[in-house]
Amino acid sequence: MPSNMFFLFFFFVILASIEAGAGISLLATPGTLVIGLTKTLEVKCQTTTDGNSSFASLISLIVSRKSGNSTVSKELCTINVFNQNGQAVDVSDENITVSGKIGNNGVSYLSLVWENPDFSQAGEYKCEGNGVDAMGHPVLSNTTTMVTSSIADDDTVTNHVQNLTSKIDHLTSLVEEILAKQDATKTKLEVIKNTVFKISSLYHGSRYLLSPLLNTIIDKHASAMCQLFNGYLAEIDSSSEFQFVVDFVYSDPRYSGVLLGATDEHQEDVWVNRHSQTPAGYLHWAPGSPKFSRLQNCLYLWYYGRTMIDGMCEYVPHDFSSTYGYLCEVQE
Ligand SMILES: [Ca+2]
Repeated sequence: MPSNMFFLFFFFVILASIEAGAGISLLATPGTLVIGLTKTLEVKCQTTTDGNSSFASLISLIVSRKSGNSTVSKELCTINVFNQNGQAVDVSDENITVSGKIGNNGVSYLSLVWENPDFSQAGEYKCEGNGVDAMGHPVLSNTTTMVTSSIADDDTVTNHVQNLTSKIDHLTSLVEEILAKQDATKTKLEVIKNTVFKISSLYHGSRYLLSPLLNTIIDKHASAMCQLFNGYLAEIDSSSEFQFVVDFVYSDPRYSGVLLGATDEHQEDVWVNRHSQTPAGYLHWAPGSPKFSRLQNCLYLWYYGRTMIDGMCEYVPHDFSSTYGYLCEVQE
């Protein structure tokens, strides 16, 4: 090998080792913009301080661009340890979404994203990293990448339209399939609702669903069942609503107590509708109620005198009688 060639070879080996040791990368996705068809461009600069780069500690990352034939770089975005919370700063007049972090215990990055990029986003991008090495010496490292642009030719546009058309066809059949499944689920729920519950006529936009007779009441189960049918445990807001509800429920004399939606579990004797989080609008207590007990925090309709009582939110009658139920309210 002639001596000058040996020198050239040695020189390139040195250059490569410096570049690899710096460990800073800059990636543009995509590398070529097809104007009008490319939806987003991301330029991401990344480096580490975990021993795989010459940075022991990173101070800043700066991304700039030289557009077209320009010899001048335009600074687009920076991130440094002195910004509040190390946040990325957009210093350009372009509409860029920026994100990044300086992570001195691992990966640091600075990402720039453009929506619907145009010719002005093409050019040579440069990322510059500033920091110190393990001995405290300053380290400056940079790398570049090119973003080119092109105008779509007829074939590209035709292919693009064909791809879009087949995607639309696929999505349309998917939507039809989902709608059909949704209809089938609605039908099944409607069958279950009509089989399980006794359903009231419409009262001021609400319909009431009375559960079957039960020998156990668990408020959370009852509430979940009401939600399944787009409702909630009934909230009685007025004396006329109360009248409508007791007429509906006690047309079947087998019911004794029927769980409603108000509770005083958070503060004794302050009754709040658990779904609407509003004060209970109407209370009509039975003689001896409420009992001001921390164990009786759920509101029930009560058959005796067509009134209300405070009862346990999880209740099993001592005689295991099936005379209890719950009432859902569904707005239409
Ligand atoms: Ca109570």
